[in-house]
Formats: sequence, C-alpha cells, structure tokens
Amino acid sequence: MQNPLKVYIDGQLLPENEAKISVFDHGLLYGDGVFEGIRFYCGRVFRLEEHVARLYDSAKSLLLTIPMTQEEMIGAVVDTIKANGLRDGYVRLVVTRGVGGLGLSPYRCKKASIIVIASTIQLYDQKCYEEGLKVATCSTRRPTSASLEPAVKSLNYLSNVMGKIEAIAAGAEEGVMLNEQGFVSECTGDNIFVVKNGIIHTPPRHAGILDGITRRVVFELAVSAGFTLVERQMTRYDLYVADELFLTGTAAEVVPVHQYDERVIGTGKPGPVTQRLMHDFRQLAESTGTPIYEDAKLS
Ligand code: PXG
Repeated sequence: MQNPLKVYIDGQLLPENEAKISVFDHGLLYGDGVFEGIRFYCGRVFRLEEHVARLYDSAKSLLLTIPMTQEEMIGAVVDTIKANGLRDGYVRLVVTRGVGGLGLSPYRCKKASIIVIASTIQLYDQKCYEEGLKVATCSTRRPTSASLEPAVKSLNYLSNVMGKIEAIAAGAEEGVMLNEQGFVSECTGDNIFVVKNGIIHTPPRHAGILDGITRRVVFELAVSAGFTLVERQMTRYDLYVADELFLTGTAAEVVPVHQYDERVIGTGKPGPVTQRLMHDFRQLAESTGTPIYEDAKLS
C-alpha cells in the first residue's frame, strides 16, 4: 500500500485516516463553505495567488471569516504539498463555516475550519485530449445570482452534480448548463469556449459563470497568440455550428469537444485554435508558478 496522504486540518498535518471533521460542521450540515481546486506542475503551484484570492473573495461574500492571512494560506498549501513529497498533482482547499449547532445560524460557528488535501488527479483519459470529449446539454439550470451567486465557489454543488449525472446518462463526459434565460453558461465543472471563423467566443460573467482561472489564462494566451476573443451571450445553436469547441478548468486544463448533443463539431477532430491553446497552456503551466521546493528554478 502507498504511504497514507498527510492532510492539513486547522494547522495540523494528519495521516488521511485521522483527518476528520465534526458531524456538527456547517460545511457538512448545510454546504456552508467555500473551496478551490489548484494544480501543481513540475514542482510549482500554478496561479496559486489567484486561487487564494478567489477563495477569500468567495468567503467574504458569504460573510465567512478565514482565520489566517492569504500569505499564510499560500504557505499552508505549499507546506502540505511538500509534506507529501509531490511535484505534480492537485490540491483541494476547503474552508467550512466550522462547528456549530443544529440550526442554520452561522453565528454559532465560532471558527472556520481549513482543510488542504494534496493528491493527484486525472479527470479525463489522454484519448480525450487527442480526440475530444462528448458533451450534452443538462436540463438542470445554473442557479442565478438571485439564489446562489455562480461566481462564488461554494460547497453547494448539487446543481452541478445533478447536471453531471444527466451528462453521464446521455453518454457524455461533460454537461453544458444553461442559465435561467436559456443562454449557455458553462459546464458542470469547466468554462466553455467556441471558435467560429477564427474568432474565439465565450459566455460573459453575467451569463452566470464561475470566473474560471483557466478561463483567465486562456484570455492571456489568446491575446499573446494574436487571436481575437469576445465575450458574448450564446445559445446552443452557436455551439452546434461552431468550428471548434473546447472546455477549460483546473482539473480538465484545455480540452477539446468533438460532439455536442449528437452534433459533430467542426471536422470532428480538435481544431488548430484549440490545439494551439492546449500547447501554450501546457508550456505555461510547466514553466511558471510558486516554487514548492528550493530547487525549483524560476524561469
Ligand atoms: N466552472 C465551474 C462551475 C467549476 O466548478 C470551473 C468552471 C473552472 O474554473 P477554474 O478556476 O478551475 O479554471 C470550475 C472548476 C471537476 C471539478 O471535477 C471542477 C471544479 C471543482 C470541483 C471539481 O471537474 N471547478
């Protein structure tokens, strides 16, 4: 058996079988908390400051006070990866409202709990990156900001889980979620991009999306590569007639889509814009980031 993982909980690094939280934690009882998924490549954590900043913004909007500074949080992430001797992998950072009573009020929760799990992840097979994913529209809609702000990466992921179930039932790997108006918002765990006549299009923030960090990286890469990128509201039709479709996410990275709701996208193979962005993303991810170990040279 492999060595058990060391999991960070509230300042302590514990073996995974001892890393436990209370049944009275409001993260469990009410999904009251926030989280982040972060990747590290070649001994460096990719976009760590941005992930931590988003975590604090999510927490602030929920009136959840994180009992450490952003710098200390960055240190906790790096230390947890180091304690597990990993160079390539995935971090799940979770902040819950903490232990409280059997009532909704968060004011009985005295202190937020902080959990850092450093492990490995492979969301899709290598074949998906070479040939593309199959995606399908979910009937579960993305909640509007009137009920649950989509920009907040909260522990309430049930609509995304329901969407994922529908996608899998349709024989697809990912599900496209529409917003309440019927416009395309994003996938259950990824942002979505369309390429049409050489121009890259993606739904705007107000379409009800998570402001994905991989999405932001793709904006930067698209500009550097000289592509035009526009944010606009799109319907399923815009996706059906796309030349290329691709998804972005920390776990998925940049992944092509070859089929959507039974329609073949473009030539049915990853297109040149997607391939270029996949290549540039990989190069950036493997050469930049916060060093975990002393020996990681900065480029
Ligand atoms: N939209 C949603 C709804 C997400 O949950 C993204 C977009 C991509 O954002 P980043 O910042 O990672 O580029 C996410 C990512 C999974 C999984 O299993 C994905 C996410 C969270 C948990 C699991 O694919 N979030």
